[in-house]
Parts: sequence; C-alpha cells; structure tokens
Amino acid sequence: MITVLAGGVGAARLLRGMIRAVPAHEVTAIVNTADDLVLHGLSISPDLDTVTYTLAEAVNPETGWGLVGETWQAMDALEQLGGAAWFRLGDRDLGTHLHRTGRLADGAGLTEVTAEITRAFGIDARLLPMTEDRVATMVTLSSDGVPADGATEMEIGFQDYFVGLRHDVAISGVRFDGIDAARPAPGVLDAITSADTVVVAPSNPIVSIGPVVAVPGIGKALADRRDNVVAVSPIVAGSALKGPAERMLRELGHEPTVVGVARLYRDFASTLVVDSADGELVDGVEAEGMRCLVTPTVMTDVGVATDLCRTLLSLDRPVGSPAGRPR
Ligand code: FO1
Repeated sequence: MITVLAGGVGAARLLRGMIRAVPAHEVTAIVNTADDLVLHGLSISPDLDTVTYTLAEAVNPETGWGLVGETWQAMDALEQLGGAAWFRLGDRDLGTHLHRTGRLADGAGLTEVTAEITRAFGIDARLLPMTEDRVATMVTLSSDGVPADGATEMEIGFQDYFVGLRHDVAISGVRFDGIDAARPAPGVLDAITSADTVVVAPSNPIVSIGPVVAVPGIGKALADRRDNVVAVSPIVAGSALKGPAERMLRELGHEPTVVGVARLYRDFASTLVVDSADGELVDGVEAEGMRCLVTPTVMTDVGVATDLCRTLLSLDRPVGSPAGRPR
C-alpha cells in the first residue's frame, strides 16, 4: 500500500499520477484539514474536496479547486442579500458542503463522511482526514501588515489570508490552533505504519504538510519509518509552482529552496526528490542528511505525474548511498 501526505492542488496532481502508477485501491491519502472552515454554517474541507474533485476528473482545471462547469446562483443570491461571497462556493460544490455538514450533525465522523463523498464520486483511492478534531491554521501578519493604529501584530484565519487577502501580505508567524488536542483520524497511523512507501506530496511545507506532521502521533510514526518516506519538493528553482509556499518559507526565516525544504523534512523523510532545475543543489540537500533524487517533478500533465510516481516507488532502499547519483 502507498500512503501519501497531501495538501491541496499539488498533492491532487501527484495523486492523479499515483492511481495510474499503482491500483487506486492500494493508495491512501492523509489529507490536511487545517484549512477547513465553517462558513454560512457549512463545514468546508478545501483540501479533501480538491483531492476528491481532482481524482474524479471533475475539478475546475483553471483554478485547481472547485468543480468544473460550475454555476454561481447561490453566491449571486447571497451577494444580493449582502452576505459574504468572498469565498466562492459554486452551486454543485455547495452540495458537497451541505452533505458533509448534515452528516456531521448526524454524528458521523469526518472520515466516514469523506468515504461517502469519495464513493459518490467513484473514487477507489482512500482519503483520510489527518484528524477529526478541529485544527485551524492561524497566520500572523508581519508588522508592516498591521493597521496604522499601531495595534499589536494581527492574527487571521488561513482562508482570510489565502483567499481574503489573496496571500498578498507578509506574515511573521503560523500556528495550528487545536493541534495539541488533535488525535490522528481512524486508520491514519495504520496507513503510515503499514505502507510499503509513504510519499510526502509537493504541497506547501508550512501550511499543508506542516499540520499533518504536527498532529500528535503522526510525526513520530513517520520518523519511525523514515527510511521509506520519500518527499517531493514543492519548491522548484526557488519558487513555488502555485501559491505562496516560497514566500512563506522566506518570511518565516527558512531558506526558500530545496535545501530549506530538506531542513524541514529531514526528521521524518529520508529522500527528497527535486526537479532537474535544482540539480546543482543535490549536495546542499544531502548535507542536511537527506538523500536527493533528481527527476522531473513539474506535473504539466498526468503522464509526467505518473512517471514521477513510478520513479518514487522504484527507489531502492540501499543504506547510505544516495539514490539518483552514480557514485
Ligand atoms: N481559493 C481561492 O483563491 N478563492 C476562492 O474563492 C476559493 C474558494 C474555495 C471553495 C471551496 C474549496 O474547496 C476551495 C476554495 N479555494 C478558493 C481554494 C482554497 O482556499 C485552497 O485550495 C486551500 O485552502 C489551500 O490549499
């Protein structure tokens, strides 16, 4: 079985390749839920839905989230009522949030509800939320983002930062509210301990992979089997392919390169896969104690994603010698 730690768009792209590299029923994704929010009384899980819609070939290809061919009647009606329509929920996407919210109100757990949704979308891969407990990523805006009244540094919710402010503001801190009390969702620890390989998808190291590894018990379970945990860098040639990962790394004091990613991942992953554009940083990655494999990681189409996954799964497990470079 292959277990993938997943955030949103980048992870969804990798998973599309993974279910072509191995049978989909052998794939489990442990998905970040720290982006989740309640809006209009609806429980919304953006990363779970992005992965679901992508694997169902139903995702909006322009945005990477939401459903293709959406209509926006409900949002338009809400706007006319003076409601908050900044977080765009399409009419069919609302069906997912209505179902999830109703089922959670029935007392079903997010794991069970996610299984119902993925089954309805015809997905054979298993999607697990990282936890069923509430965890919320909070972002502190750096001092130059604070209102002129000189208030202390402002902390806002992740979607307020990511969507509300279009992440177009410098940050000075990130924390995962509720993380200390969070328990791994049912099946998560077993999916880590019993996997042949664990893959860390090319998601944002701070706010997508970070929360998953921070759930008490998950980080240790990964570290205990570090030898076959393989991570794909979301940073290519010093920039993120989508979203603010590179800027967040820099603003939080990390090196915004594959070497900076290696420093964040080396405790729980033994190999970092970097794109050919970062071939000259292999020594820097290995100096951080990770093996470094160089291969195309920019998933421009599902073929590249499938080849990348085949490469990840073909990694031998020699002790010591770095993979991907002839000695
Ligand atoms: N991202 C945006 O930039 N703007 C939106 O209006 C927006 C709405 C939205 C609705 C449902 C959903 O599942 C995702 C949505 N996203 C939107 C993406 C979301 O903010 C990000 O995918 C994750 O939270 C970060 O990975």
